[in-house]
Amino acid sequence: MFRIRFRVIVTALLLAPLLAGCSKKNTDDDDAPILRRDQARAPSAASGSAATAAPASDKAPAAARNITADCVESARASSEDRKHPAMHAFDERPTTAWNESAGGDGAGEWVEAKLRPGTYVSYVEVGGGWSATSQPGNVDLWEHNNSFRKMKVTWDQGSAEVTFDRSTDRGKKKRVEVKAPTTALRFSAIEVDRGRFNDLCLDDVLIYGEYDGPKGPVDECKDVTSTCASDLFVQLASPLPSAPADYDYPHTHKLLAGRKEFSGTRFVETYKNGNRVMGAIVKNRCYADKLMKVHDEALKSHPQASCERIDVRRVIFEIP
Ligand SMILES: [Ca+2]
Repeated sequence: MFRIRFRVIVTALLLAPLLAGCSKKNTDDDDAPILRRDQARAPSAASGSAATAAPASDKAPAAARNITADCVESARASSEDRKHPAMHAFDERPTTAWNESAGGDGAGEWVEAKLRPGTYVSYVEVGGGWSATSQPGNVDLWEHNNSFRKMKVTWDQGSAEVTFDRSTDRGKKKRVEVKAPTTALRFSAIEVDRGRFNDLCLDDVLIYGEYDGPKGPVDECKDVTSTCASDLFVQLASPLPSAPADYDYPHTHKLLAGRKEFSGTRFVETYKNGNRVMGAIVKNRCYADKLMKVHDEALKSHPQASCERIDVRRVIFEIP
C-alpha cells in the first residue's frame, strides 16, 4: 500500500512554552473532558487593534484604507522564534505576535513586511509590543515581554522614529506618516524596555494607503503537484468517546475561520483503526505542512499527514 506519513517533531520546548518570551500560556484543561487535542486560546479583548488606533488625521488621503491584508506579500525578521514568526506582526490578529530570538533584549532587532508592487502607503499604525492577555491563562503578555521604547520605521525613501512609554502606551497604536509608493516597511528596535522575560515582541502593524492589485495572501501551494495517489489527510484531533456525535470542534473552527490560504479545505470526521478522528483533506503536501504548522502552533495538536483513502463520515465545515 502506498502510504506516506509525516510526523511533526515534538520537542521538549513545546511542553514548556512559558519559559520562552512571547509564549502564550496554554492551560490544557480548558475542555479536556471533551477533547484533548483541540485546545484553543480565545482572542483577547485587551489588545491593540484598529479600534484603538490613533485618531484619524486630516493629512491622510481620502482614499487611504487599511490595506494590510492585501498588500503584504511576505515578512521576514533579523531573528524570529519558530512559534512567533515575522508574519505575526502583520496578520491583524492581536493574539499573535512576532518574537525576536536573538540573545539580549532585542535592541537592534527588526521585523519587515515586503509589500506587493503598486502599494502606496499613506501611513502605518504600530504599537510598542504585545498588548494582549492570553485566554485561557490570563497571562499579561505586555508585562511578560519586552517592548519598544524607541522604534525606527524605515521605508523605501525615508524613515521616522516613534517612541513608546511602557507605563502608559499599552494597547496604543501610534501613527507614522509615510506618503510614498513603498515596497518594504521595516520596524527596528533602537531602544527597548524590559519585561519579565527578555524578549521583544510586536503584535500588529496596520498599513493604510491604496492598493488595487490581487487580494488576499499569496498562495505558494497552488501549483504544487500532489504526491498522493489517494487522499492526503491531515489528522488534527481525536475526540474522546464522550464527545457528542455532532461535536463541531469550535477551537479548530475559530482558529481557521477566515484563513483564506486554506480556502476550499474540508474538515471531516472519519475512523482510523476503529478510532474516531477529525482532520482535513488537502490538495498537496504544501497545504498539509502549512495547516499542520498553524494548527500545532496554536493548539499543540501534534498533527500527522498521510496518504490514504478517507471514508468521510461527516463534514464538519469547509473554509469558503
Ligand atoms: Ca498579530
